[in-house]
Amino acid sequence: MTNIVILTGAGISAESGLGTFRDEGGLWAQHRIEDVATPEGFARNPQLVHDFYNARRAQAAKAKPNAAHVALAKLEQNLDGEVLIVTQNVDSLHEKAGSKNVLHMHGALNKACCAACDLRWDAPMVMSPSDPCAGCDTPATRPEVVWFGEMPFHMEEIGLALSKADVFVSIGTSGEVYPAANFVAEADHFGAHTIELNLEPSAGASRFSECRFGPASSIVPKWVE
Ligand code: BJW
Repeated sequence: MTNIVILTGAGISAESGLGTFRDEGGLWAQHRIEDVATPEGFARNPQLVHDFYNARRAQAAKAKPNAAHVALAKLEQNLDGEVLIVTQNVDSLHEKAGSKNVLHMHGALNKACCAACDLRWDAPMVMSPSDPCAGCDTPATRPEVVWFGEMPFHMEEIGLALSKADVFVSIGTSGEVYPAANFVAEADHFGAHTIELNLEPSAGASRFSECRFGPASSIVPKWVE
């Protein structure tokens, strides 16, 4: 029985046509983080933030999983052991590929929540600042995603999984955003073999026991074999 924890980031979905954040021409070259990915930005201009997420929701709805997502789903089906995918991505490409054991630590584009009462529901394709909450009627609905300064989801469950992992694999993430960037250190502390699969060395590459570089659609299926 092998326990594998896999952290994924925007790079795994790049070849499905979804832009990354920090690569050249990525989302943060086109939008100011302070405006679209902080609670303060949302309070200042909720329409701008909804426009940003409405556009990404429409794009993600059309995207198809690539060979990397498919390889991870097959790994979960065939492994004598457990595979947990902890994704920082808000798209649903792991689920579309067939993965079942997936935690969205930075939320999901297809979920909405109320900033006033915390009710959650399936997001419509287009959200607007005037949408009233179905529970408390306050027009404070927002995408259920994690912005800077907010606590990522499922942290307890992730911590427990990292403490039991035999292997920790990080795929397509720059290692610049915490707490995800620290998972390699946590897994290593508990004795896991740690592997980075990325287009190029990430900010934390030296912390891994093993690194393989190249596009996810080719290096992930090769690693799974
Ligand atoms: C390919 C490829 C191909 C390309 N194949 N690879 C100082 C020190 C430490 C922490 C902090 C600090 N100051 C502030 C903080 C905290 C802050 C933080 O980390 N800031 C840093 C910028 C320094 N973090 C937070 O605020 C977090 N909350 C928090 O810390 O709460 C307190 C807490 C305390 C204790 C325990 C736990 C918590 C919240 C972070 C929220 C991040 N939110 C976003 C937006 C989510 C919604 C949305 O999608 O819009 O999450 S920002 C954005 O970055 C998004 C991503 O999930 C995240 C990571 O990006 P990712 O996935 O790594 O993408 P890129 O673009 O950076 O990298 C892509 C990689 O793929 C590159 O390496 C490419 O080479 C590669 N690639 N094509 C393979 N084809």
